[in-house]
Amino acid sequence: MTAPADRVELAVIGGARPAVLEALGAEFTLHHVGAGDDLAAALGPAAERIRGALSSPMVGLSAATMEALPKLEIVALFGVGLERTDLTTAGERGVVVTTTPVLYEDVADTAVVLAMDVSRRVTAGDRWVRAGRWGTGGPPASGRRFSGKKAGILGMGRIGRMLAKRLAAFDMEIGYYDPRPAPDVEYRLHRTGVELAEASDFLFLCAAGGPGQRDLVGAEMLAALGPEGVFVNISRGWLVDEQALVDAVVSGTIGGAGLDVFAEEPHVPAALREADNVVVLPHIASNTEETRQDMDQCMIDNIRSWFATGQAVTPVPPPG
Ligand code: 8YV
Repeated sequence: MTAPADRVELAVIGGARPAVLEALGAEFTLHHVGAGDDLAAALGPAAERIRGALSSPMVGLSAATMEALPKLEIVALFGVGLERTDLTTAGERGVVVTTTPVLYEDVADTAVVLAMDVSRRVTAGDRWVRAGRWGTGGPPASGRRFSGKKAGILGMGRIGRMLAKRLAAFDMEIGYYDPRPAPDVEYRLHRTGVELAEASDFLFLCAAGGPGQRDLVGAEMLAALGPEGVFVNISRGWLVDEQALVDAVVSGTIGGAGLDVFAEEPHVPAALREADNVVVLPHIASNTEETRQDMDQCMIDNIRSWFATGQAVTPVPPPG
C-alpha cells in the first residue's frame, strides 16, 4: 500500500481493537504486522517511516524492534504491563511509551471474584448442577467462608491497594508483602512472602511482572499458605513456579487456586484445567466492555495528542 505523503505512519504490532483501528485509521496510515514478525522484512521500506507503534503488554516492543524503526517516537500499549517493552532502549532513543492506566478496578474486582469462586465453590457447583448430580446422590461439597478471613497481598501497588479496599469491606484482616513498603497504607507489612502466606487464608499475587522477574511464588510459599489456603493470581503467570502450583493443588498442599494468568499463555497445564479446586480464566481480569472502551480511548488519545502537541496523555516515566 502506498501512503499519502502527509500522513503519519504507524505500525500495529499484533493487532488492535476495531475502534482503535477505525479512529486512528482515519487520521494515520496503519501498517499491520504480526506479533512475532521480523519488522524490517514485514514492513519493507515503510519501516524507515514509522513514527508510532501500537502494541500490547504481552507483545511489547523489544530493543530489536525499536532498532528496526529508526524514526519511532511513541509506543502506545493496550494495557499497563511493561515487562516486554524495553524502557531503557526507549529512554535512550527518546521514544515515549504510554499505557492505559484505566483498568485497575476491574482487575481488583476479578481477584475478589476468583477468591470467592474458589472458596465458595461457585464454578464447581455450576459444574455439579450441569452434570445432573443435584438430587441424584449426596449433597455438593461444602465451600469455605470468605468474609472475615485473613488476606495476604503480594505487591501493594495500585491493584493491591484497590483489592485491599474491597477485602476490607468483607471484614478481612489484611496483610501484605512488598519489597518497597507502602508507608501510606495501614495494613500489616510482613517481612517475607512466606511469612505473609503463613499468616493468610487467601494469598493474592498483585505484583508487577518486571523484567527478569520469575517465580516469586514457589513451593515454600504455597506450603506456608497451607491446605485450607487459596492462592489467586491476577498478575503474571511467570511470577509463579507453575509446576510447584500444580503439585500444590493436586496434592492438597493448598486448598485451591483462582488463576487469570499462566506462565506460557494460552497454554494452561492440563492438571490445572482438570483440578476441581481450581478456577481458570483466559487472562480477562481487565476485560469488561467499559474498561476496554476506556483503554481504546486512552490509546487513541495518546497517539493523537503526541502527534498534535508533542505531549502524550499517559506516558510512562523513563527508568532511573
Ligand atoms: C492486557 C494486561 O493488557 O494491562 C495488562 O498488562 O495484562 C491486560 O490488561 C489486556 O488483556 C489486553 O491484552
